[in-house]
Amino acid sequence: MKKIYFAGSIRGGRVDADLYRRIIEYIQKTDIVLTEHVGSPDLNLKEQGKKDEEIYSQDTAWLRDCDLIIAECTCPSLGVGYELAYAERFGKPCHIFYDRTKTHLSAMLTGDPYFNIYPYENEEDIYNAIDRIIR
Ligand code: 6IA
Repeated sequence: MKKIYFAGSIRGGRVDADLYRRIIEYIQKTDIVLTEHVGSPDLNLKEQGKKDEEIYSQDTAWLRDCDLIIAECTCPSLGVGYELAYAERFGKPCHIFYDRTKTHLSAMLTGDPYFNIYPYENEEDIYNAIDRIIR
């Protein structure tokens, strides 16, 4: 079982929270998702209890410990961008998804040959790519 760090927008906006939850559930059929909370629908309520310093130190520890990162980047998030750069620094494989009918990804991601980037049109494309990445 691989340990997967799933990254998705939190303070950057929760419009795609349901999609994150479906992707997380798909990965969990066979592997471990360290960051299940990213897909939680009531995350805003829960978030109030946790200090930002604790969030940063837990997430960076998970990034150093994981086998690979899967990021959904349709909704722009400073935190996800930071996590991807952090993961690159530690040589963790990074797989970045975005809906190409909705957005153009930052040149700081598309211009970096380190990243594996998957522009998709249908949600099904994501699951097919995940099968190839982890199975
Ligand atoms: O800048 P953003 O907030 O959009 O950054 C989102 C990214 O940062 C996600 O991929 C997460 O891994 C990480 N992140 C941001 N906020 C949290 C958080 N808040 N908990 C864990 N990771 C976070 C508290 C929620 C909780 C107690 C359920």
